[in-house]
Parts: sequence; structure tokens; C-alpha cells
Amino acid sequence: MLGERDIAELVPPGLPKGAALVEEGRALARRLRVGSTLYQQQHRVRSERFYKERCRSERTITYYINLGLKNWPETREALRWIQSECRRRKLRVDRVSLTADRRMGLLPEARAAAMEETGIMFWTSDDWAGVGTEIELQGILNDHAVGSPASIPNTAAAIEAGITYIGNLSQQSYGYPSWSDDVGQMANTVVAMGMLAEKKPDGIVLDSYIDDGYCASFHDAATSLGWCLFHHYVARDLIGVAHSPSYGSSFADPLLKAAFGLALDAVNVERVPPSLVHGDTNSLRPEDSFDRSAATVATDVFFTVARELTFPTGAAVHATPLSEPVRIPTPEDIVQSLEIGNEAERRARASLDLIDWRPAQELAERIKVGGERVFRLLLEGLESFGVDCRDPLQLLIATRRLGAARIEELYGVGEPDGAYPRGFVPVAETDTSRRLVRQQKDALEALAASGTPPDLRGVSVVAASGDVHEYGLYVLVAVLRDLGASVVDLGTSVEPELVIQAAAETAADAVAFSTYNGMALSVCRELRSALERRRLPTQLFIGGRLTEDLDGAKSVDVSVDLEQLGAIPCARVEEMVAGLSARSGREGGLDG
Ligand code: B12
Repeated sequence: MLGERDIAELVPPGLPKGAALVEEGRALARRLRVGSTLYQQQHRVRSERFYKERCRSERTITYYINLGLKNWPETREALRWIQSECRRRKLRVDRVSLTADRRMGLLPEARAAAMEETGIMFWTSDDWAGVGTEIELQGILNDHAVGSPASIPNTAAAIEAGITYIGNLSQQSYGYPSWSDDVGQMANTVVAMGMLAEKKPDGIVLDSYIDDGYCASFHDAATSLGWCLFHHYVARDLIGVAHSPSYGSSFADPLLKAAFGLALDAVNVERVPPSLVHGDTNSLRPEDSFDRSAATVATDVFFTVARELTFPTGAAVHATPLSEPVRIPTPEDIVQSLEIGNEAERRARASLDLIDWRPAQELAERIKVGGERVFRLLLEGLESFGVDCRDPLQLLIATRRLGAARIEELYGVGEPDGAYPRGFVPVAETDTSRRLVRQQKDALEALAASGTPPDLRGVSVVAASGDVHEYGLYVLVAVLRDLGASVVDLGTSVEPELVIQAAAETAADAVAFSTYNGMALSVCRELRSALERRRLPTQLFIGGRLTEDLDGAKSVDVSVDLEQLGAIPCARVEEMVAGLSARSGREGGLDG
């Protein structure tokens, strides 16, 4: 399935030795002191890991929140308000993910020039220091540290600030604006893992939040478990890091979610407590009422708490804010989610005897057996392509270059069946796979319901996502192809300039661009000016979450501004289909 060139590119020549990079990281970390935080002082531990171990043995449930404001002062004030509100309402909250802007993944000197997105920026050393000394919650760094071009400075800053869960190896696959050096990115990742290995005795843990990376794209939970085993192998076995994958936002089915948690715990041989079990975010849709979302969130967190009480792992629990699909959650939205989480715990504690866990245990065993096979096949496959499987750098580069879909097509372990997109029947189908098939079908049915679906044969489109979000793009591309359009799919984290270059090279009729990270207007300006520079008449469709901070107002819907720029903002795939067919003038599929 792989051509000679693909194989040759998996391990580029002249790579540094992974072991030397690990040593470099260890040496760097020897000069760093692990900071202390108010939370860790309060619980009399040097690291959150040790407190989590205590919670695991005492069956104490801890709570996790995400906060994605723009800078430290704003974040600190919001957290202080959340803390006091939780005290007043007698709600438990322990830890906060300081959800970073993607620019934090760039080297510090490149950050100011890059486009502002969504999430926190740490601009000064005082900002970092504040995490340990100015809030009572334990801060964690989930995003754009290990795995990013800035793996080394961000890991160092986090260690010194007393952040003792540092992520996120799953982001080894991420792309960063104006950064094209994947070898450099992976080399920095290996150095940072060397730093974390050095600090293992201090209780520092490498988190890998799997729904951020390839596992968000896999169709089979067995592939996801195999991927976790692969990361355990690289981080724990080859480098010596305390590594614990965590999961949750793409899991909707309570049985699958519980089973996956059990399978993950079964392969966690050092029993490093996972950072968290994230609430289900992907089931919440912009068009749903908050009341409906409340039922989804309450059920999700109820079963997570029940599983954690019955089979404790030490993972903190997260209840998704109801506003998740429509806006960046406000402090009020977060407190509301803690109300749901804390109450769900009371009810779960009262209901434990009612739950029969055997189906989840059986499914967990199937996922584990499948995952172990995926891992073995993956390593054998990499070896057969000439990858040195004892070298962490080679392993990370090769798997990054292979990509999630190819890894699953090559090493997925279900019964072969060409009717399935990845060529086999999944051992335990992911909710992602089920949902994407349904969304594609829904869009086609909606088109059919409004008349004969248009015939898009002869229409050519270049499609891409500007950030990591890929599901909207997947549905869009699938529907356009179903209707006969010829689509060049450039994938995720693609720079505007590259999209327009591809449109020029293929003389595309239209560009479809998906953007979610809160800079829709800025990105559209770049797309428009690249089109104008080349004098291209290409139609520009844009969708995703069309927001940006404007004149001090946060997350404003910029659809009207996009229209004024000459783009066509779309909330649904069907709107682009209508726009294309109006232009091609071919309705009903009668000609061509
Ligand atoms: C899944 C998800 C993720 C996953 C993505 C996994 C993956 N491989 O795709 C992960 C966890 C990695 C993630 C990360 C982030 N996310 Co996110 N994510 C979501 C989530 C839960 C679902 C979005 C989704 O894919 N829906 C499924 C698709 C099929 O539906 P859809 O998006 O509505 O798309 C439909 C239409 O919009 C349309 N469409 C979409 N694009 C286009 C394009 C065209 C041309 C057309 C015609 C139509 C079209 O067609 C689709 C099918 O009908 C939403 C919250 C939510 N529940 O909606 C947040 C959300 C989109 N994420 C958000 C953010 C901020 C981020 C981060 C920046 C957070 C951070 N600071 O780290 C990072 C991005 C990091 C990066 N490197 O880019 C915000 C965006 C806020 C905003 N702009 O107002 C949201 C709304 C969450 C929130 N409330 O804060 N995310």
C-alpha cells in the first residue's frame, strides 16, 4: 500500500540519534527545580501524581475544568471567581487545564507575529509563576507543550511553575502556523520527554490526551488502544517517562467509554494515574437546546464517576459545559458544569449496586486483545520500512508522516471488509466513525428532501481545514464527492497561502475552507488577498465556527464581515452545494 518514495520519506537521512536527544533533555532538566503550588502544598505533596494516588486508594473523586481565556491576568481573575463561587455553592473543583492558544506551540520569538487564535498566552515569567502562587486550583498544561515546536521552553516553564502533569504527546501530529520542520518538531518533543524522564522521581507525569490526536480519527477503539500502547512504548519503555494517556471527549456511548477506561487501566502497568476523563464534547451540537445537552452531560459524567468509584484510576472527572458547541465557556458556564458533575457524583454513589459492569469488562478485554495486536503489527510494519524501533525520534517522525488513516488501514485488526471505510469491521466501532457516517447521510437526505440532489460532475473543489478540526471537512468532502464533484482534500492545519496555491494549480472552481479557532475574519482576509494576488475568480466557501474577537468584544460572529469580503459563509454543507449548483447551473443530475 505504500510506494517506495513514501517508505523512503518515513525516515529522512541525517537524523540525530534519539538517545542523544533524550540525554540532552535530561541534562537540561537537571538545571531545573520543580516549582511548588498552593494546591500541592495544601495536600502536602510534591506532585499532583502523589495526591492522585491517594485519591485513587480512598475513592475520592476530583474535578477538572478547562479554561481558555486570552492571558494570565484574565485567567487568574476568572479562576478566583470560580473558586469563590464553588466555595459558596459547596462544589468540589481541583484542577484547571490552561487551554493554550496554538501560538504557544511556536518558539517564543515567533509568537507575537502569528495570528491570534483561541486560548491562553503566557507572555512573561510572572505569568507562569502565577499558576503556582496566585490560584488555589492545580494548573495543568495540556496543550502545545510536549509535541510542539516549543516543547523544550514550555516544558521547562511548566516544571518550574509546579505544573506536574504536562501534555501532550498526542499532539505529535499537530501542525503549527508558518512551521514546516516536522523533524525539528519531533526532535524537540524527544528532548522534552528526556526532561520529563529526569523528573520522574519528582512525580512529574507526561499526559497524552488521546482525543486530541490520532485517536480522534480512528474508527476502531482497538486501534486507539494500540496507539496508546505505542506511546507507552516510546515514552515509558524507551525514554523512561511516567506516562499516562487520558481520554474522553470523543466518547459518547457509556458502555464503550467505560470499557475503554478499563482497557487503558489494564495496560497502564506502572499505574500512573491518568490526568482526567474528559466529558463528552462531540455529542453536543450547536443546534441542540441546553436542556438536551444537560441530559447528555449528566448521563456521561454519572457513568464516568460510577466507573471511577468501582474501578478507581485516579483520573479527575470533567463535566462538559452546556455552552460547549456555541461559545468558549464562560466562568458561569463552568460553575454550572461543576453543579452537574458534583450532583451526578452523589447520585452515582447511591446507584453503584444497580450497575452490572460485566459487558464493559468483556468489551474492555476485546479492545485490549485487539490493541495489543495493533501495536505488534505497527512495530513490525515500521521495522519492515527500515525504521529503527529502538529510536524514539525515528518512531515519532515515521508515524507522523504515515498519518492516522494510513496507520489504521495498514494495522487495523478487525475482520477484512471492503464495505467499511478503513477496510475492516471494527472490533469496537468508535462514536466518531458512527457519527460521521450519520452526518454524511443526514446531509444527503436533507439535499434529497429539498428536491433532486444537484449533479456536481465537472465541478472541482479544493478543500482544507485551517486547524486541527477535521470532522466538518470530512463530511463536506464526502458529500461533495457523492454528488460527483472532484475534490482535492488537503487535510488539516493548512495555511491559507497553500490552499490558494492548490486552487490555482488545479484551476479549481471553488475553495472550501473550514476554520474553528476563533480567527475566521483574519484567515478569510488572507485567503481573499491570496486569491486577488493571483486574480483568481474562484468561489470561496468558509465554514466551521465563524468567530473572532473584535474591538474588545469576544467571539463575535463575523459571517456578515466575511460576506463583505466576498466569501460565502456556510453553517451547513448543503449551503455550499446550493451555491455550487447555482453556479454550475446543473440541477437534477440529468446531463454530463
Ligand atoms: C471535536 C472538537 C475538537 C477536537 C478536534 C478533533 C478532530 N480531529 O477534528 C479537539 C479536541 C482536538 C479540539 C481542539 C481544539 N478546539 Co475544538 N471542538 C471540537 C468540538 C467538540 C466539535 C467540533 C466538530 O468537529 N463537530 C462535528 C462537525 C461535523 O460538525 P460542525 O463542526 O458543526 O461542522 C458542520 C458545519 O459547521 C459545516 N462545516 C464545517 N466546516 C465547513 C466548511 C465549509 C466550507 C462548509 C460549506 C461547511 C462546513 O459542516 C459540518 C457538517 O454539517 C467543538 C464543540 C462542539 N461540540 O461543537 C469544539 C470547538 C469547535 N473547539 C474549539 C476550540 C477553541 C479548540 C482549540 C483551539 C482549543 C485550544 N485552545 O486548544 C483546539 C484547536 C487546536 C488546534 N491545534 O487547532 C471551540 C471553537 C470556539 C469558537 N471559535 O468560538 C469549540 C466550539 C469549543 C468551545 N466551546 O470552546 N476540538
